[in-house]
Amino acid sequence: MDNFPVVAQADASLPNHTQENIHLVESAVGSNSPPKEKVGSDFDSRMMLRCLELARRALGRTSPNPLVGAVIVKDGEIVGEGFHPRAGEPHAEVFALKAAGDRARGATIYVSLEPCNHYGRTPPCSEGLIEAGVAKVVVGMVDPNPLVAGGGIARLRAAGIEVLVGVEESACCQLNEAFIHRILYKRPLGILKYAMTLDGKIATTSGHSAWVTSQEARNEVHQLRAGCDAIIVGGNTVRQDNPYLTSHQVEAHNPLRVVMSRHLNLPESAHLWQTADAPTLVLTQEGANPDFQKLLLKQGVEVVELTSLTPDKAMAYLYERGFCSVLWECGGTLAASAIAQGAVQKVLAFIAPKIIGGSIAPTPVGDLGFTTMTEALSLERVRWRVVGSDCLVEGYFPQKANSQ
Ligand code: AOF
Ligand code: ZN
Repeated sequence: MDNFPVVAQADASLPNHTQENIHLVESAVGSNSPPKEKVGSDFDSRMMLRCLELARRALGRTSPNPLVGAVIVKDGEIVGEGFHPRAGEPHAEVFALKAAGDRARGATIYVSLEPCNHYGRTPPCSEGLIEAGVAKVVVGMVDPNPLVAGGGIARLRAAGIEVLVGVEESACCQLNEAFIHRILYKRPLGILKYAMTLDGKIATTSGHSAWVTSQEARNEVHQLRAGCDAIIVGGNTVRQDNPYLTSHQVEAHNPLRVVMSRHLNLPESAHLWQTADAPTLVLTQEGANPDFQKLLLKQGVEVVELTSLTPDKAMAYLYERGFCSVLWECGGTLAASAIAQGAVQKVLAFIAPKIIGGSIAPTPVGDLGFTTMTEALSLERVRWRVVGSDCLVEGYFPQKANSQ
């Protein structure tokens, strides 16, 4: 399995300074690097964590942009706060400056991502900060976006503003891991989530799966969905489980629900075809079942035909749509092919202390073509915690930056 493409390659066409940022960002997120020395004071850390709290208010709504929060402090007191609500709207700093008004002059601004220095959908925040007369800018992390990538920091310093970089850097990178992945690899971050019994089954032999895990674990999944741009399942999951795939919380973001189905041999009525609460997209192959396509369109379901329907093509399409994070909540067959094609970078496995048995009961990952244990894909940066009566194990497949 020498060529097994699970190791995503960073885009070799990125400019050099962005390749360097890959290492910077990876060393900030990864646990393989030694713990970094703390940057800034305890007060700086508190303010940066407040920025992250503010940033999370827009959870799931900012793609393709990052989650960003900003806090302005004058004489030890917060005089303005803001966060980036969604792409196309002003950046976090703009809201914080507006709230602070004249008090921004001579103040310190904390911002979880390097201020931008380019004309995108909005004007450069670096110029806004210079004009407002802030004395100091405290940055959580450098922006990996090649349009920014250190340019914002350089511009502020050139204007005589003191800039401190790297306060709570790993927490900042963690919050925006999907944005970072999107920028560096030109694909959304793929997260495979599954729930299995202690004997490794995701359903009984008859296919029944409600529920493997406790209510607490399911609540955690709803929270996870609220932070993602899309959830993908295959036709089998629609036929077997008839899921809703929503975040089940008032006012929380609902991701786009995506069904991958080659032949559209799907039920005429399904919870996923009810699109009042959350949108649904069916990805299929060119020319598949035109009558069923019409039926879906009538119910408000979007249908997109791809020339070949594979996990990688689906991810490429969702990247083009501006998505940062995609949650794979599919069965074992699709999960195996998503892993094999490098469409999964992160795994979240809920393990329930139950045994269901059954030698043909389905398992979370289908055949990967491995025959010896030495071929097993090992996760890194592994953490686990107890959620209700279940255990959540999470980790990442190793990723390599392309050094060309
Ligand atoms: C910040 N603060 O709140 C955000 C930043 O198209 P635009 O103008 O919205 O620019 C998008 C890029 O700007 C985005 O990819 C990221 O690099 C940066 N986003 N920067 O300082 C913010 N949202
Ligand atoms: Zn900006």
